[in-house]
Amino acid sequence: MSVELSFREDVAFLTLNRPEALNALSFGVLREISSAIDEVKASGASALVVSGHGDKAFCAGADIKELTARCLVEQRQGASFGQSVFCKLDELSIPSIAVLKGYAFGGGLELALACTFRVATPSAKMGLPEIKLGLIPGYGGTQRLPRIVGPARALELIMSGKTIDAEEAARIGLVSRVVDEGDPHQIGEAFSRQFTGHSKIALMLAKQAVQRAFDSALEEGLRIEADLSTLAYQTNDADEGMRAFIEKRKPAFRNW
Ligand code: CO8
Repeated sequence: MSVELSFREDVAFLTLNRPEALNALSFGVLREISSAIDEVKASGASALVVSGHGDKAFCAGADIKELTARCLVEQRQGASFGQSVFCKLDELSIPSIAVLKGYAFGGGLELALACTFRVATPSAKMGLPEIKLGLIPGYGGTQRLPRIVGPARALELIMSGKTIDAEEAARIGLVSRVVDEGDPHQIGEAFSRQFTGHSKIALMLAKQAVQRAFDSALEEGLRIEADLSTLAYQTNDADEGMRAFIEKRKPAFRNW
């Protein structure tokens, strides 16, 4: 298996484990990621940490050796499949955190862009080098990167194919923060603990509301926010949260 799924308490860890190819995304690896996400969904985990095995790479991108000599139909199906796997990740109701250590290139960076958050260690090197191969990103990079860093910065990265380091990535908002080198699972779990005590329903609705901000005009987005915040208000967790505040105690959310 090139993808490992493990759990510690309520946090799930998806680890790419194909070090001989710098964790490159073959179609087999993409299928394994897809199954792992299904398992995470079914597990009731509160957060997902995505990382790469070894110090050298989070993921060096799509498997270039597998991409050569494909007919157009195969290529189109491959792009759609990769996109669908990353959409499944993006649409998870729980927060997902990509821990970037070493190289995160091409499809590897696109995998990280489909996570809710990205955290980098000082060794991280990121980029969308597809242009140097005569290609353009095909697993969501042209759509998610501009939503995260803005169109000009996204186009600079996509059209130059250049590599940026962790500090630059933090400066442009591509990663939330740079942390000391260490075990990616521990780094991701520590980051996830900002969220995991909260109501999972409220987390899901918050994520949905913010995601919709990018697909809607302001007026429509505000209507969605009013609907989703009303939905949150109707949950038992909201009742418990407000009651706990008044009773000066910690809320005990039960996710319904
Ligand atoms: N695919 C397949 N194998 C890879 C990849 C990759 N993306 N990256 C590295 N490898 C392999 C190397 O071939 C090498 O294998 P071997 O020892 O058998 O020759 C091994 O991993 C180690 O790599 P290097 O010897 O190159 O290690 P270096 O430390 O010298 O260099 C780099 C590391 C800089 C990361 C270098 O390997 C590199 O540039 N890799 C390619 C990065 C890249 O261009 N990624 C983008 C790929 S395209 C993409 O992701 C999206 C395409 C659109 C998708 C549409 C789909 C249908």
